[in-house]
Amino acid sequence: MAERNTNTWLDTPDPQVFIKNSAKFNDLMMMYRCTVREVRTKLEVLNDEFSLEYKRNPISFIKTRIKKPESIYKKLKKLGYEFTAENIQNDVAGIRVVCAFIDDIYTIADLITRQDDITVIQVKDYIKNPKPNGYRSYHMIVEIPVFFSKGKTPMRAEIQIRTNGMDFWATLEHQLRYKQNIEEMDGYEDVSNELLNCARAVIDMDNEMQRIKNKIGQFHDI
Ligand code: 0O2
Repeated sequence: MAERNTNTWLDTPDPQVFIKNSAKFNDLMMMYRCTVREVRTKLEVLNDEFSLEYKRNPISFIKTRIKKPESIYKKLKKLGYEFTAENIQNDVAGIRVVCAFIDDIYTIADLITRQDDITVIQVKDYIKNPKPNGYRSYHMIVEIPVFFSKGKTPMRAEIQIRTNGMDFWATLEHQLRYKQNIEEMDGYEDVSNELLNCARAVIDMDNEMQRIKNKIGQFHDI
């Protein structure tokens, strides 16, 4: 059996450079982990308050992720950008907020926007303007101050807000297609159309659920 080579990743011309760079990178990732935690707390506070005030939770669940170095690098390479702290700032910290109804998405987005320590850098509304493949979600790039021992640092995160239906579709589509070179496979067009049909079914369901919610009206105290 071949032995696993443990030396390759240490084979750098200057070990000091390797140590310094990895320490800097780890430090940056720690800062993004803290950013994600801050944003998550803000969302949980809103959800808690909502559940008392309106007797329901607009947020079904929250998922967070720090993008892996390899994925960060691949994306920058695809876009032709250099690997710099500035170029990765919108992409590392990700918070996904999955809501019950379409109007909850806009309520959460509005409540986030109104917090005066948050600066909204960019909004992409793929619900009003779905991607041609059927992808829907509300994306925000936000900047918030995070307080570290060395001082206050403005940090960015991407918040994706979507319904359970949109999340169900996007998660499966991501596994089936997104980022894989399946464009070259035979029958790719059929697969694309089938996924688009599934996206349309989800739109119909989301709209129907919203309609029923509007019909029922306010959620009252029991
Ligand atoms: P991952 O693995 O989820 O982190 P831009 O060039 O800035 O306009 P960018 O940066 O891709 O384009 O921004 P966009 O379009 O707002 O997409 C950001 C994220 O949304 C993606 O992150 C995905 O998470 C999600 N997303 C966008 N389009 C699709 C899609 O067609 N299908 C699915 N399933 N998800 C999508 P990453 O970093 O690309 O990937």
